[in-house]
Amino acid sequence: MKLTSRSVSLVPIVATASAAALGAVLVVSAPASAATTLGAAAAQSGRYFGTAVAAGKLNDQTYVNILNTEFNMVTAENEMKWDATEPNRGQFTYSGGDRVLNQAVSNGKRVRGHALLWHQQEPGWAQRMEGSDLRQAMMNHVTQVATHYKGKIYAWDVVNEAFADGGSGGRRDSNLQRTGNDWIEAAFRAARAADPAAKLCYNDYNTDSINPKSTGIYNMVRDFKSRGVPIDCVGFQAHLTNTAPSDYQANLQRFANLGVEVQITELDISGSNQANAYGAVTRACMAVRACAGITVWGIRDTDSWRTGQNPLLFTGSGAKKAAYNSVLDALNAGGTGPTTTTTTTSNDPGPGGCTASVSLNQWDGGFVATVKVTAGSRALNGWRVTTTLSNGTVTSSWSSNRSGTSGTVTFTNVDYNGAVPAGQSTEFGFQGTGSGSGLNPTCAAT
Ligand code: G2I
Repeated sequence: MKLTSRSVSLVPIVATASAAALGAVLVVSAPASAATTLGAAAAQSGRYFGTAVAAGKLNDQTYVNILNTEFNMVTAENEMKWDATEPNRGQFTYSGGDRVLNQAVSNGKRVRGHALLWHQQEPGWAQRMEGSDLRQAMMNHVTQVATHYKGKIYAWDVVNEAFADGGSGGRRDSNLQRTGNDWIEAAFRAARAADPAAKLCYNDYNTDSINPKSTGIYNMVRDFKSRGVPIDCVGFQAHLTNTAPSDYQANLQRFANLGVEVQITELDISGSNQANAYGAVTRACMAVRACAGITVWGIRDTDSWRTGQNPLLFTGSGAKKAAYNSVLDALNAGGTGPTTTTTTTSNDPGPGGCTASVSLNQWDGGFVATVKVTAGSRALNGWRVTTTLSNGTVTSSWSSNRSGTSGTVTFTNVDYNGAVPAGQSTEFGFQGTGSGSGLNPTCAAT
């Protein structure tokens, strides 16, 4: 973010290059030394670094020392789930959740709420319900729990793991889903009404690359955004083995381009390449401006739900692992993110016309372009944007129909974003390999 908060090694290089380019002498004040804890390192770029906490471990001194030193965000591992908070219908118990929350808050940490509705860890009484009776109980649960924690939660996982694995890209079957496809948006609306200050997230796993499941969620978020359903963030659990997918960053970025925050919510990585993979995930978050922070799913290897896999940052005795150092270095390397440039070109800007501007997010070997189409002084019924892609190839696009992958690439509106009121805008995007530079978009009304 600021020169003074970047790692020591980067600053002289930047200063030398700029001085040479300007032909002038620049005096750069000595940078602050790199942060020495995960939370402080993440905070340099306005991000958080969190962990899942189990209430039952809060009298383990080693555990609490690491928690208090290293982390500035906390998620209750189980204590705010439905079975824990409403063991009998209409009878709420918050002792475990409050314990985790109070320990965090009294040590200056923020709290992610997890999770209001999930098909697992439903209390027995809810497991036996269906239909409108269940729907009523679900919404009451959301309202009651979000109201109890009102004003104290940074972000809620409102709905957890509602999409199916595999290639369908559709919803997972559950008694929650069988109450009607609109259960997710109903839950988000109820949560917003109960606690307007909390960010509201959808959270899931196996969403770490661009795949049918993540695309199904992507389409839901895009639909929610277009209809004003209150969703602020998407959680990527990131239970990984040995590596981060090569399109990890691109996948986060495409969600960010929908206008939601992205959060890595339950990170743990097993395998011999663990340290590298932790570094890659952290760098991906740092390179996506809308990536608000990272939470690991437990502190020491012995605290992990993945028994025997040692997927966390500290050993069972509380020593820092190589993976810890990779994460800390990546956080300290700075959070300025990729180069983002915005260029505006217009075509036919008079009545009935439109302008297009592109915001380009570039990283090594790839880019995401977000194109804004703005109507002139008359409303649009449809639009066409023409770009020149001489430095790259489109691999995917969204919120538009596309013709071509390189050279002249043309995008037209889809059914839900062709109508743009006078002076208003709509956005679409595409992603590709190469630099994406020089797109020079022009817009025409159709
Ligand atoms: O399954 C891993 C995570 C996947 N995403 C959602 C998370 O909420 C989930 O966390 C895990 C907890 O880490 C486990 O601790 O969720 C499990 C439940 O599905 C938790 O396990 C449960 C055990 O199944 C119970 O037998 C036990 O009573 O933990 C409970 C409390 O220790």
